[in-house]
Amino acid sequence: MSVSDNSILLIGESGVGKTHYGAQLLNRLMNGAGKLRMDGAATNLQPFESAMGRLNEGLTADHTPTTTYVDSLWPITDESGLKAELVWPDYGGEQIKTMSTTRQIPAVWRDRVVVSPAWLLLVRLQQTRVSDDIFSRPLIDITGASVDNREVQISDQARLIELLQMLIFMRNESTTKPLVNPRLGVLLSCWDELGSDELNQPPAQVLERRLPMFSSFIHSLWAEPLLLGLSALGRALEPNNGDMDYIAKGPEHFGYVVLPNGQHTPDLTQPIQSLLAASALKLAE
Ligand SMILES: Nc1nc2c(ncn2[C@@H]2O[C@H](COP(=O)(O)OP(=O)(O)OP(=O)(O)O)[C@@H](O)[C@H]2O)c(=O)[nH]1
Ligand SMILES: [Mg+2]
Repeated sequence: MSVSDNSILLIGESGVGKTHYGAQLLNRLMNGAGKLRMDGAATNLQPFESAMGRLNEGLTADHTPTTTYVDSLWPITDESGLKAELVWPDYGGEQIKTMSTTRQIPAVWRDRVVVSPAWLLLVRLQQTRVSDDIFSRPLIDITGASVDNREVQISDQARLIELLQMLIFMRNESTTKPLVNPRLGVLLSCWDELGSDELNQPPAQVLERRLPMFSSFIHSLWAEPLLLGLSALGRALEPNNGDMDYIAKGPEHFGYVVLPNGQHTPDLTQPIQSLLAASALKLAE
């Protein structure tokens, strides 16, 4: 089995939590308490090791430079002893936003899009807004606003839809039937930032309320999109003021995934395990 068979294309704009999730995931894989664990020597760990160092001090890690792209190779094994090599990237999220605004996909990204059997899209709801329309503001406010010299920007959910459409187009996938390949996982990141009424709700329900157009888009295209919540850190950290709990207990005791039924699990490897299993990737010996 080639390495690319087990690669997960991690897609996320800047600031959605890719690097912090990578660091926490790596920590969990090394600890071996979850469904997946590390099985051998991982390579290219540098971006995640420096983030893990910061988390050990209870601090946030830095923003990844825009032009960075590093593929880390993680040999993993699951509870039943089957093995796989996971390709986990870290990159500056502006690369994703540039693709959707310029409608151009660099050749290297095209290759990644075409070979990956599973896409994992990170969406941070606190970073997305739904534009006003007649359902959220009185019509008079909207029609009365001057349209002269107004810069028109597409909404965040429209941009996410455009991005997925561009990626599907790259792969030449037919959308007349529900998509099975590539498998899509959507992780609603920084889940701890949601309001207390939403914290224990099923992620699909929260997505439908917060980004209704995006939610119906993915449900209409994919046969079975995987929708989970993620709080890689469990709470907000600061860049300069170390969190005492983190220092005392260690970052491996923080962070959780929100399952489709709204339950929380500390196993941060769960989304990867579900995606790999559902992609029908038989983990090679
Ligand atoms: N509250 C909370 N904040 C988080 C969580 N995960 C990440 N963050 C914060 O979100 C910010 C962005 O996280 P990063 O992991 O750097 O995001 P990124 O996607 O790698 O961003 P780029 O490197 O710019 O592409 C940081 O300030 C983190 O502290 C989380 O689970 N909860
Ligand atoms: Mg980053």
